[in-house]
Amino acid sequence: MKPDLFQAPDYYLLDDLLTDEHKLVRDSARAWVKKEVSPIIEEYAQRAEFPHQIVKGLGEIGGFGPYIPVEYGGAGLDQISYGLIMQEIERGDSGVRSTSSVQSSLVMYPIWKYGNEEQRMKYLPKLATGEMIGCFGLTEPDFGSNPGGMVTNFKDKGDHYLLNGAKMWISNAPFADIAVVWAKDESGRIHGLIVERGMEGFTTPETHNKWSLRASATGELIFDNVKVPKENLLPNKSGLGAPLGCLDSARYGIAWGAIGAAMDCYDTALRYSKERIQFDKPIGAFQLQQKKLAEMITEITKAQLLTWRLGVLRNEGKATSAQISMAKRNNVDMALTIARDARQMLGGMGITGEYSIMRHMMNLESVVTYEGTHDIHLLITGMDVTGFPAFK
Ligand code: TGC
Ligand code: FAD
Repeated sequence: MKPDLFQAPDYYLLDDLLTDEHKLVRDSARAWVKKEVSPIIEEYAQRAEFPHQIVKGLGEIGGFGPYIPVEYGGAGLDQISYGLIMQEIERGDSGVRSTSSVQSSLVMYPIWKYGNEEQRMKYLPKLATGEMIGCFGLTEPDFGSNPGGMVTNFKDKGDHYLLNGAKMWISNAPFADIAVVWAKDESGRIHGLIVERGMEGFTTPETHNKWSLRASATGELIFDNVKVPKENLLPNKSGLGAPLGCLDSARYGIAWGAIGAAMDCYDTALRYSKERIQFDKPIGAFQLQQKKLAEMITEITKAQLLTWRLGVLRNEGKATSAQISMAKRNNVDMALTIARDARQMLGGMGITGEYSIMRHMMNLESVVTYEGTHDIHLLITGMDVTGFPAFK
């Protein structure tokens, strides 16, 4: 793969909106990605293998629980710093950002928000350093966009719960030490349970043959009469709103992450357009290529403004779930369009692993589907503005 010469576009001088702390956090994540992710990621993606050696570094740059309070091992940062870290990590690879998103927003967040003090102290510090890795089990083979229909369930057996069912498409599942699993009790109410690797009847087979997120491990979670200790139930929130609350935090991070992937594609295409000569001119001198680049930087700039404002609203506790849906949908679609155009600008070279674009493009095909599909987010916006839910 080519050396990482990335230069971040900042067309509207958005750095002026950031504090010194934001820039410090962003720049150290950026430097870490250049040093530790860029040189190895193509090879790992080609081999469809997760690079375990980066886990410790991810913890050190605040990639695990950036906004979790320091007393639980988190970095205690604000929502804009969290977004900027996601942007930089996904600039390297969406699969690495997946590991970070899942650990931060789908494992640490529910333990912090819905767990008790013993659960927080037991798990959060180890998750923050990467000593322990978690995964999040919501999706089932027959319930993806409609998680409320889940059939995974647990029964109260007096001194423990008995868990049965299966989850599918679970990021980090093949090597996770713990899983935050959403399951129905005997009355049909959804609760979160912490299931630990090694519990009898709990297995995590890996999902193979993916053309997307190849450097992220995906798998199933299978529960065959798993005895879960009662102290592993998250006591402070139940109902579908509990997992959906975690998704708000992860979707917000993805809205920023997608900008990182888009920036990398744009920067690569811009550089290539100045170097590649056809018909005795750099291809960047042709109007059709300039149209692509001009549209890319316009869309990146709009997405940056959207997420910055959303970050301010989240810092103030004012962001709604529907606002987060709009940003996730818009920014991932924006990144996917830019990746496809950038790939064309590189001609045949665009399909090779010499450049990061094709990998970003394939990764984004998952990002546009997970954490709520493109169409589901459109329906969330539709419901928000009309008041009519059109899901059913
Ligand atoms: P609905 O009746 O609308 O809502 C049920 C309850 O949930 C509340 N709620 C929310 N709470 C917090 N945050 C949100 N975003 C919320 N959205 C809804 C709602 O107020 C209600 O509460 P209550 O107290 O009245 O019961 O639910 P519905 O069944 O009609 O579904 C709505 C819909 C379709 C929007 C929802 O199911 C949905 O978002 N579906 C998409 C599923 C999804 O995003 N799955 C993601 C799985 S995890 C994943 O993909 C990880 S990838 C990680 C990586 O690798 O990066
Ligand atoms: P479906 O829900 O079957 O949707 C199929 C199509 O129908 C989509 O285009 C959808 O938009 C459309 N559709 C569905 N309902 C409606 C409707 N009401 N109106 C109009 N159109 C509709 N899940 C987890 O729980 N944890 C994870 O860690 C996780 N990681 C993932 C990693 C990867 C690589 C992938 C691909 C998925 C992951 N997921 C995870 C699952 C992901 O969240 C689901 O794939 C996603 O929510 C969509 O569900 P589905 O694949 O079952 O598609």
